[in-house]
Amino acid sequence: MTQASVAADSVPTKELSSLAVSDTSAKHDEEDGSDDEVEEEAGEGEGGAQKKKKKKNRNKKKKKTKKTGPGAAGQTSPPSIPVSQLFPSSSYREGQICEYVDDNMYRTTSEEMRARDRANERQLIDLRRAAEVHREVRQYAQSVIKPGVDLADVAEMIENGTRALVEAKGFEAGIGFPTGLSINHCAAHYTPNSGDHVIVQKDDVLKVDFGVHVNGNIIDSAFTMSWNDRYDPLLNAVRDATNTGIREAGIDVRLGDIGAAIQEVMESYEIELGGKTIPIRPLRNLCGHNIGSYVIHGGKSVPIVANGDQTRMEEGELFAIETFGTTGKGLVFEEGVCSHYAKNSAHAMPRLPSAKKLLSTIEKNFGTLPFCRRYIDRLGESHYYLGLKHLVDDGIVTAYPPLCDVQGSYTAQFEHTFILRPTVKEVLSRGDDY
Ligand code: HZT
Ligand code: MN
Ligand code: MN
Repeated sequence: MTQASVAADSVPTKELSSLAVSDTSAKHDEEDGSDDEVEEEAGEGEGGAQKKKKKKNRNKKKKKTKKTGPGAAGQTSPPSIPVSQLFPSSSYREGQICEYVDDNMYRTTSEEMRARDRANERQLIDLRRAAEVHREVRQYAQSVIKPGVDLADVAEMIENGTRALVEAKGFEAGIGFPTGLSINHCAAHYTPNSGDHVIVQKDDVLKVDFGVHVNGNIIDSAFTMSWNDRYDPLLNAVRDATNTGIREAGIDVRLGDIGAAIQEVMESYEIELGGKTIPIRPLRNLCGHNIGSYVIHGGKSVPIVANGDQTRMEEGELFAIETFGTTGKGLVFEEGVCSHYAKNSAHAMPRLPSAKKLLSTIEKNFGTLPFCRRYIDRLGESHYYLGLKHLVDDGIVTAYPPLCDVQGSYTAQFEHTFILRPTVKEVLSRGDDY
């Protein structure tokens, strides 16, 4: 990581609030959901010029409601209002709709496919609700994350925002997996453990990767932030590569062909750093994946290089396409202290009492969803590390350590979750930001 420094004071809420910006969703061009507007709503009954503006805004909002729902317009800063209150009667916004092409063109209008589509309506509503939470939480995150913030505070903000907006409750809704906050040469799976305080620096490249689930339907989406425009070619390469992968994806498409398309686009970029021109490479041992019910990786991997994989995508599958670009070697290895873990679905029973107790805590609180050490700490558990190590050594729990390229390199990531509906491909996590 960049720099482990003493705890910075958390950024004052007042300052953060003033930075919150407009609505999120790309294709749903609504008005800004600014703080002013929220306050205006609350200030009903007051007179004067204020009132005039309020009335105008309210009418505008109402009008939009018909088409796409009230949207994030009524959200507070920091986010606190459940999206179920902003979108009554499960009227959540659709993601980006992509019609199938070539041999699958017929699907969009096929009556048979429409019937199959309707059979999965409940899942789609849950996924759209989770995606709305993701967009609203990340919009706030993008406004507060900047040089000087402590990653521990960022993680807490994203996770508390997610819990509030999704109305976290047992296994019905909550955090999908730990908030990844990986910096520079680290590409994935870093989140602060308790007591870790890493301050974001102005020349850092930060990946923000977080998940939201409703009834086990997980939205997995990530973006990269930087505050020095010298990294723009890196971020542009990876955003372009991810969108290429999403565009290429479809029912019956070979995973290896998606990897080839991603690689070609990624490698068409280069970046100048320290007076040297450096090729941008995909991190070839990282990949996207399908997502199962309460299972973040469902067994299929979406490569980000041409690896010849002939496995095909299938109707109904949910996928996270994530691509990573680097100025380094193009390979990640495990580095540093582990924070991320997940219980395996089939496993033995430990005999060591400390491992047994921890396993029961994991089963009760996370099931097969990934968790991090901070999530165990907040349950009031302590002195659990030996038990955790035992579970990992026994193959009951998998450890996911930080994944990093060589020191001094910079890595970027963009990720979206989409579903291959019988009729159309829906990019659930698409927003107006990425
Ligand atoms: C593992 C542990 C987590 C899945 C991808 C990923 C973040 O690299 C097959 C393909 C959260 C997620 C995961 F806590 N991983 N997406 N977002 N990380 S993965 C993987 O382990 S397994 C990719
Ligand atoms: Mn992710
Ligand atoms: Mn993923």
